[in-house]
This record gives sequence, C-alpha cells and structure tokens, in this order.
Amino acid sequence: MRLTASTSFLAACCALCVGLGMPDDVQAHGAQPHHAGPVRKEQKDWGIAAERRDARRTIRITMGDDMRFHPDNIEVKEGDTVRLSIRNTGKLMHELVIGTPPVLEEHAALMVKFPDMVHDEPYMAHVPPGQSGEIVWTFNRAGDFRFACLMAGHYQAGMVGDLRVSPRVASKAP
Ligand SMILES: [Cu+2]
Repeated sequence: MRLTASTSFLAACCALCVGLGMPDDVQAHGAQPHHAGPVRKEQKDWGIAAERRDARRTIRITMGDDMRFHPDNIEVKEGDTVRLSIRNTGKLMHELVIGTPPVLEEHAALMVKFPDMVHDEPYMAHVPPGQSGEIVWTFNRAGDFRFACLMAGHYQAGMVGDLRVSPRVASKAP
C-alpha cells in the first residue's frame, strides 16, 4: 500500500511544506513542485483556515523552554472560529501545530529525522523567542485533537496539549 512509511509520509508532509528552504532541499523531497502561495483553505480533519475578522474568540497560549504549553488543555465548540494568540516566553524557537494525534506523531518523528525541514500551514505558528504568533482557525469538526510543538525533540519531551472540539448539539424545542 505504501512504498515505505517514511517516503510516503515525506511526500505527504512535503505537500505541507513551504519552499522557504533551499530549492535543492525542496527538489530532494520529491518530484512534485511546491507552491508557496497564499493561505490555502483546505478542509482538514481538525478544521479549516479562517479570516482574522471572523474570529469570535481569542485563546491565549504561552509556550516556553520547559517544553510545556500554558494552558495545555483547551476546549472549543464545533463551528467556532478562534484566534489562538501564541506567545513564546522561552529562549528557543517553538511552534504550535494543530492536528490529530497520529498526524502530529508522524510529523514529529519526521522533524527529528529532518530537523531543518521547513513547514508552514495555516494551522501552525512558528514563534521565535520572545515573540508572538497566531492561528485563526474554524473548528468545524468535533473531536479530540491535539496541539504540539514539532521542533525536533520537543514533542517527545511532552510539548503537547489537548484540544477538544465539542459537538454542536441540536437544540430541542421546549
Ligand atoms: Cu518547542
């Protein structure tokens, strides 16, 4: 079904990666050219990119060199458009990436293997030390998701948080 798990995932991940790195590096990833275009609004299992003006709620999260997010547990409602305002209080680069547990796990393993791999997607924020970043996202699918830092080794050190999208319950007539 797959050539190998790693090449298959590399190809999949490559689709996530923006060609900010060296062109040679991009070439080495695979045969297909990259397109570092405007924000793609692609439906993911964990939602879809949104415009800042549509955010109804802001959730502030800090992350630091203790390899933890604060808070590390957030809950939103299905259909909510949320602005995640993410501050890096540490001295190292950190990032917040939203996904399903298997996708994050696989991507984190890949980042250990290829620490210089550049990736960028609307459900990620790469935040340099002392700075802030944001993600504006519509959580249009209910479920239990996660957010994680995929800098090499950080996920493995426990830099992971839980994200629950609670289902919109159909209101019953009184
Ligand atoms: Cu980190």
